[in-house]
Amino acid sequence: MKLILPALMLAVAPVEAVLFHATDDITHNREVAPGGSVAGSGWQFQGEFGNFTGTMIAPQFFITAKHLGVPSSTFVSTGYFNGGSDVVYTVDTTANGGTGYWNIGSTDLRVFKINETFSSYAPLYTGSGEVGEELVVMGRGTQRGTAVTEMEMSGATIGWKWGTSDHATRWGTNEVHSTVSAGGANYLYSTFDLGVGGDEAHLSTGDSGGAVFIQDGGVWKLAGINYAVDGLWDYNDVVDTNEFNAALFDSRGLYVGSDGDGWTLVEDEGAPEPSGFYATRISSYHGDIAAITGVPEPGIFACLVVGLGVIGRRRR
Ligand SMILES: [Ca+2]
Ligand SMILES: [Ca+2]
Ligand SMILES: [Ca+2]
Repeated sequence: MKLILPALMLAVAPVEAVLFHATDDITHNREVAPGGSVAGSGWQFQGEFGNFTGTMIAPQFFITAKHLGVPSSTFVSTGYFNGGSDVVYTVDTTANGGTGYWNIGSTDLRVFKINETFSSYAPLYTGSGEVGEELVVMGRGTQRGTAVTEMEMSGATIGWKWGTSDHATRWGTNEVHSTVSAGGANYLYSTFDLGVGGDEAHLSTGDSGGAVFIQDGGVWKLAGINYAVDGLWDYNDVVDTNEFNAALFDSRGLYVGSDGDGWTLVEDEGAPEPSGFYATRISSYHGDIAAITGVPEPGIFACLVVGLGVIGRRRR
């Protein structure tokens, strides 16, 4: 873990498009459902919320990132998400006593209610086995920008700056590297690694509020909501205007931090030091979410089933 980019806490610079190590093709995984081994991995539960996305989690509720504020009065299940035509839902601004949404403790999670009813919604990941699991991540961040090169004579590419914001939704894959606690909230952390597949993805401004899904017993479940990335980056630790945002698969030799909080050199310890992204860990907060949406948790459901069984035997 390096630093969580504070700028991503602002509505003006949240995490945007999923960008890839393997390609700068802006049409890659753009507004098309994941297929093959990652088919059905949560894309169908996404909706456009202003320039961002949210995930349907109950008949009348969706979840996204708090730091986006209230980006729209509608939540749109677009044709490219649902495989049909656009369906527009309206946000219930009277929800939660007129607040219009629910925040989850000190996390970046925010739950909204709609006036209508979704036809389907995503199950939440409630286990504790995220680390090491493959994930599918989706969001509306930037295109891949210009190459970042190392300071050595070779000038080899070590990653890319954030490119043009096109607000197109893309999906990519990664793996949960570790869990992180920071600022009173829990996150899933994933790194941008070299040579692990053509869909290995990092995030940039605009991806905030997008979803991370992992598989649990053959079912893809919502495991995270995109929050932030490592950064800022610079070639020096001098206060100037040269710092930048980037998706880096090897940050050795660069400084990470900010002029305000100081800079830390990423040391060379003999292996690549990829940068990564943080998604708020749903499994830490599923109880708080269920208390808002009223969707029974798996544990509670299991208890009810056991209870019914006992009653049945007594009747016999
Ligand atoms: Ca990775
Ligand atoms: Ca500097
Ligand atoms: Ca500066």
